[in-house]
Amino acid sequence: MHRNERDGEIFGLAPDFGIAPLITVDAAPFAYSFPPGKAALVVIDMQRDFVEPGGFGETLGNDVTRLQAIIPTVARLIGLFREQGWPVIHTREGHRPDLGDCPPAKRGRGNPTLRIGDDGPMGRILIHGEPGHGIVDALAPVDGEIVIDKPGKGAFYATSLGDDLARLGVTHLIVAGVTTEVCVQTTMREANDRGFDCLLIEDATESYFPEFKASALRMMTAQGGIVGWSAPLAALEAAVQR
Ligand code: TIU
Repeated sequence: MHRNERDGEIFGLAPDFGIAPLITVDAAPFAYSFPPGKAALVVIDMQRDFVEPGGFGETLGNDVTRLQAIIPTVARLIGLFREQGWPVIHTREGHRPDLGDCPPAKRGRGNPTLRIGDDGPMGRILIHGEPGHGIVDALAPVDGEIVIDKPGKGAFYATSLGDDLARLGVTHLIVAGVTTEVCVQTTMREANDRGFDCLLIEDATESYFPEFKASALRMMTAQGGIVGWSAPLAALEAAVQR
């Protein structure tokens, strides 16, 4: 299923099943190529609970303003996929109101001011349907886009994402969202083990800890891209418009 420039294939299938040239992005640790009809964007957890005050991220003791700064870049990236007619998939971390899908170990972890399921200023923390659980308005999904509700850090665990990507014929994932070293990295590792080639957009992901973002990018792209590739959005835009 998984062939690209490196093993000799230079063309991919376009959405209309015609032949389209691979798109090649200037990326780390080396060029990232994808067949335009087989790539999907996965935007991880751009929810109020992580990027606005009073949500899950802040209850863990974090300064959430760092994460808000990437919203315009993520919006540009989503816009690029919508213009091209390529799939956009959004994820949301959260739990059922009865917490039946929240392991006690997750709820009990650390010493947060409010635990998962507690009442906060944006409703119950990290619970489906509460205001805090929603994706920020600027990045709201539109009709036809898949929204994956995930109880874990990785987007494949206990979700339909793997089946959805198989149905769409997707082999390559462009990844964005928060936080780089937690849900983004976990999802990229899950995707890597499932055979997807992943490109993380560096300025469309963020961490509460700048040093963790830098380390996560380095550890994923080291060793010849052991987990995947990374590039700034401008490099992807240049490649798509070339
Ligand atoms: N705490 C933290 O950095 N992240 C999370 O709990 N979830 C996500 O990364 N989405």
